[in-house]
Amino acid sequence: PEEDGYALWLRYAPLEGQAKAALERFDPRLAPVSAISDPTILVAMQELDRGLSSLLERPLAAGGDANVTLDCTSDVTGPEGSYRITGAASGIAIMAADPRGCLYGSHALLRELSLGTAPGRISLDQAPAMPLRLLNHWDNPDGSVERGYAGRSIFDWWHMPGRSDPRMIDYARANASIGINGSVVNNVNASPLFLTPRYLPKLVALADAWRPYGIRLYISARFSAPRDIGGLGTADPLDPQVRAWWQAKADEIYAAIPDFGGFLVKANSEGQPGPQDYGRTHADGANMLAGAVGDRGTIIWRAFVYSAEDETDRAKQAYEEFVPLDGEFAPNVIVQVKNGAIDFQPREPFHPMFGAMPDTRLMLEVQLTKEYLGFASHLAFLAPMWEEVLDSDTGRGGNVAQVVAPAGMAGVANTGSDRNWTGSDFDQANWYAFGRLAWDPTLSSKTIAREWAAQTFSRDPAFLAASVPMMLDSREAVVDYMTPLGLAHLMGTGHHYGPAPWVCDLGRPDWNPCYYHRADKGGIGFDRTAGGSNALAQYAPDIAAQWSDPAAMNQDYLLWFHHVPWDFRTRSGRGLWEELVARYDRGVAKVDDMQTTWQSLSPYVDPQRFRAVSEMLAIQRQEAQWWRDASLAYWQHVNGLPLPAGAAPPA
Ligand code: GCW
Repeated sequence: PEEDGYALWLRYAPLEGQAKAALERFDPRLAPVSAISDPTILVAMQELDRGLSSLLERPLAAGGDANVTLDCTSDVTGPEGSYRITGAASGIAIMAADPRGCLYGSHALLRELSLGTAPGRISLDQAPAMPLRLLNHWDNPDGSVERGYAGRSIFDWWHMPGRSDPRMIDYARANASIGINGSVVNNVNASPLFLTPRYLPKLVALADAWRPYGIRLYISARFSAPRDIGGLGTADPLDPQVRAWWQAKADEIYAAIPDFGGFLVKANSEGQPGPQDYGRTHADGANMLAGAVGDRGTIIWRAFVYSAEDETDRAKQAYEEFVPLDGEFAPNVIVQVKNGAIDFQPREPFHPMFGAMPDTRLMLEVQLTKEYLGFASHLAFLAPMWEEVLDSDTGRGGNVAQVVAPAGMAGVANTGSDRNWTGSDFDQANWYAFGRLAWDPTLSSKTIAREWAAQTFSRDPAFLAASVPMMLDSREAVVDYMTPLGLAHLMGTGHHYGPAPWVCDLGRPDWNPCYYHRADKGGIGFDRTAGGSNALAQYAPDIAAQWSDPAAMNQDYLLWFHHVPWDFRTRSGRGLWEELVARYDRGVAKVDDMQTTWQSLSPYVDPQRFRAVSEMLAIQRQEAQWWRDASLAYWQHVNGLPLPAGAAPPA
């Protein structure tokens, strides 16, 4: 059948062969839902009914004893949402200590069955690794989405609360299925509208719709709201009237939404208002809001700060501003840190703040929407990137996953009004991967890709054997053809699409690609050693040592940390110029391979999605070559070197 992607990974495509026979033999039966009063248990049962009957292509048998049972007041230990599933030929029991665990367990059961596991063999014991697993929407009240490539916003503020959009329920189901438990519904470049009484009933409607699915609602708060909409002359966090205004605002929200999650704040970053406007610190600002929400919620304060005034190295600023404040934040404040110190590049070393603030809860922010990775047009599966960050040893007592475990992960959402939610079919995988990794950061990218591809397209082993490696390699392809060897931020200014390494003359230095690559006749790369910006010293000594010697280090970060001559001998034995060219070529070749692989998969994919992916890959192939050829032409203009023998000629 034709498919439009709306069902995401929750297609529950009919089982075949042995898997179908095994589930038929088991003959799943559910207890009647009439007796269920808890809304979360009710939606769990409804999802089981929907999924099981779809897998079997028939309604479940009514009457008789249930053999798929939920016990949501069991003695399963662990944080909220933990569950245990024991499957036997005689019955499958989903056990949890709270309804949310039953919901997650129900989804996990359906996932296992969708993958073809026999009912009697399912045995899971799961607990979420971190408490907050949140999507951050950069959606504006006018329906536009900052860095959104999938249409307009999914949130229909105009018609809320009168209209309840069924899409909001499918959104909640999708999130619940992967353990996402909160959503920040508006852009961090926040409109104060969301704090007005007019918007409160709209927020209430969403919170009510999502509550059964375990999704808590959060909003981004504009720090200047007391001035913008409160009639005050200041937003100084130490001003008693300002404090009283936020206290009253929080009370008003909590009266309407008792489980409101809290506020996300972008302050003193890219022109946004903040406490520094009044000579106060990030901690002063965050703690004032923390006092207003009290133990009812959380203040998530973003560490993404940089300014034109600090021209030495943008990568250093967040650490410099925040690390001295360690220990000063209130207990219900979390500082949210992007995966790298610049900005969601195809590859960055992990942010040096991770591990450097032992007395502050830090949350990891990653970007699902691919602002710097070819938007929704380029296929890039991001689990390998996030895995790389989560697994990075901070050198300060744990890897990044361990550092953020007491707080959580935030993913900048890639959803939009497009029928397939994310603009391209494969971008759904990044939403899926985010949830799965926030639940369990030790899951491998391969496992996640497999789960997703099987549920989304086909569980045929031949399909998976080809599509999973294609996904796993896809992000590295983007790194190779856009920003190989540790280069970064060479995209067109403003929109961030396509190559522009030649741009050097914009008013603000740190908006110029030239600022990042520093290429000249003598060499290329950003010197972040002691001889340069010394950003390297923000890392723990053991980690800095790994990156201090350009000849010995992992070359993937070479030009991030070092400025080296064009004939520098890289670890491959090739000179830097030859290595650079080889990596661009490799990136383009990988997209060729992706196209070839996809073409071979038409027997397994419905025609509509097959064609949609094919078309995107053709665009990607063309643009990979554009990236390579334009970048190389510019580097040649700088270094005057010919293309090495054997390099693929420009088109
Ligand atoms: O990645 C950059 C984007 C901005 C964004 C900012 C941020 C929401 O280019 O569009 O603003 O980061 O994370 O605050």
